[in-house]
Amino acid sequence: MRREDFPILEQQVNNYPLIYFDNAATTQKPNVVIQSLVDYYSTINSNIHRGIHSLSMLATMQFEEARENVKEFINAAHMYEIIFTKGTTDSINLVASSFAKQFLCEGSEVIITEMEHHSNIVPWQLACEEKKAILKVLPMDSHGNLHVEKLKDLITEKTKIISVTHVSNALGTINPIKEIVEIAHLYNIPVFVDGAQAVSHIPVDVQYLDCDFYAFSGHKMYAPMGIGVLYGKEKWLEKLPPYQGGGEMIEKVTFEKTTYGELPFKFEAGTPNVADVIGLNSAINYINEVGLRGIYDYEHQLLEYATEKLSEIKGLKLVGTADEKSAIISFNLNKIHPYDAGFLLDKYGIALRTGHHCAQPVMDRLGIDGTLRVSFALYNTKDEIDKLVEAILNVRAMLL
Ligand code: 7TS
Repeated sequence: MRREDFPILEQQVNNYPLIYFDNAATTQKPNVVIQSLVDYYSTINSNIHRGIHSLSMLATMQFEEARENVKEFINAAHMYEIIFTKGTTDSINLVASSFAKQFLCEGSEVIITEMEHHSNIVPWQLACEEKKAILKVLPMDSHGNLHVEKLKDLITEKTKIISVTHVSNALGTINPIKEIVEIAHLYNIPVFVDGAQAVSHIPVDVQYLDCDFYAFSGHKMYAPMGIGVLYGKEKWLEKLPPYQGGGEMIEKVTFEKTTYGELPFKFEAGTPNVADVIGLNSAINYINEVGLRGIYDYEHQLLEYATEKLSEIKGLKLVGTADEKSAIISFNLNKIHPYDAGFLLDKYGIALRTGHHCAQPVMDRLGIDGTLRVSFALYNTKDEIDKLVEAILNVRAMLL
């Protein structure tokens, strides 16, 4: 699908055509996104919001157009519920820190799940440590399905927030966010969703999901690195104190007292990453043009094809066989260490991920050190999967 749009894929790595299967770590960038950065820096680069000159106004307009586009992309109710951050990690830290200041106290409880990326564990741990709150964990089964039926048992009157990943980066599980939100809202508990692995693979509608916060990174959706999004419902964002202080986020500053700007500026201190916001806008236009439903269907075909082909390899064990899966396949090959296999696969020009994928508790739960992980994007092909299978057979023969 649209392979020709991605210049990086034309190259050879180690004398083989590059096969890029590390899309859960970061996706490649299409020409339109690269060009939008060149255009920005060549024609309108300037600081935004406070300028009266033409370039500043043009940059401000494009920046705010991007916000509108993000709003449409995830179907948020209001533009001011979209906050630009550095990425998912930054978005989670923002909410964990501000939420803790306002709502956590000694004995409060925060619920996360057993399949979170470290980014959705550590900020909550820090918040809990500071406030002497308790972090509770919703378990999963050995296939990678969350035990959602146990959520009600974990919730108490002290539970303040639930934070859960939409799609597991280590296992590919798509979690039933709507169901989790429905349960949480029975008790008036807000739900934060880590959407890092979801937004460029499945259509996301935050109003349909009814989640209270939703975070994602541009670089995992064909946009530049260093830009991300935090969506928050107005009623929650209004209640949270600012995360960082500085320019842009104020209404009036005196030495005695500062009043803060309106949403979303309250949470956007300092000069924002204008160029990459414009790059993100361009990536969203690109995804819309290709069509997310079509991307989902295509990647799902790749997932099914690869799952079938990899399962045929003797000694290959799939890790993560949940009922609902996105385009991520983790596996181990006999007793071969993932690093050794990954190192050799790179010699065939195949880029995939090895290790714990920043989800060590998942590995602990499954009693393994790590996995090899293949993750798809819209430009991958069945032919690349065939080449992967062939290379795995060669690697296995070398190492066993
Ligand atoms: N949440 C999930 C579910 C992720 O997969 C990642 C990154 C993050 C949060 C953090 O995103 P960042 O953009 O702020 O770094 N996941 C991966 C991965 O699977 N391999 O490399 C990075």
